[in-house]
Amino acid sequence: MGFAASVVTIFPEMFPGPLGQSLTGKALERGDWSLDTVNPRSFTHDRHQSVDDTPFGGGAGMVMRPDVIAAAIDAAAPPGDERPRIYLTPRGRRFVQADARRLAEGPGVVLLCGRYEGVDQRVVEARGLDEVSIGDFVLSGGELAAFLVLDAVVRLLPGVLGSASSLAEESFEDGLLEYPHYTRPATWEGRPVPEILLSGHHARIRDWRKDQAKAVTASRRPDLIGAKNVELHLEGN
Ligand code: 6GU
Repeated sequence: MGFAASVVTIFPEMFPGPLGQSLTGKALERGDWSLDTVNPRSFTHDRHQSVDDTPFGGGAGMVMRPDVIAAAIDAAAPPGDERPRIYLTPRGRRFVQADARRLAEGPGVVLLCGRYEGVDQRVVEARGLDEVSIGDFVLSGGELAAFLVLDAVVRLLPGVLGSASSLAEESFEDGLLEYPHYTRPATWEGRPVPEILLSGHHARIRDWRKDQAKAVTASRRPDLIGAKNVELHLEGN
């Protein structure tokens, strides 16, 4: 009864891949979430099992056929399935932390991984697919984007991340990049840890970290300063 992820992909053997390891892998074993794949190839009718064809109007590359993709989506998500359906494509709107939060609060997700030049636009409309991109670059297919989206969501599921980190995250959800981290040894290759961190002055340490977070955000991501996405706290692993 956990979060149910279904991935429509012509490369089902790629899954769970990295999601079978570490935090997400343990959560998968515990049943906090489930993962199944549907291969459009199984819904082809011709001898060559073609999932793609040449684009109407001409141009480079191939396009995934709407009949084959619709059959695969309908098998993954039968009518009445309430899960959001996402088509992973560089044409989509950007996936952000708020999307991960929203998905983590729901019953699951159906992810369609595009290949070739993409999917016939009619199936996007007919099956109500939400077009989502993970960034301004082009991948050879949606599978790696699916890993990324699922990882971002699964770590937010109840009980997946330790409660300590979840609480820490909430208290820092301030739209800033994370402050820098340090551990032992106190001096390494002649580099001392910032003195303040050894002082034991918790209030001053908190202020220093906040200043560091503001400075790194202003320098690397000025677009985040004053942005409305207070959901974001870009904390590292
Ligand atoms: Cl979701 N898919 C592909 N193929 N390329 C991408 C992407 C997705 N997001 C950024 N680049």
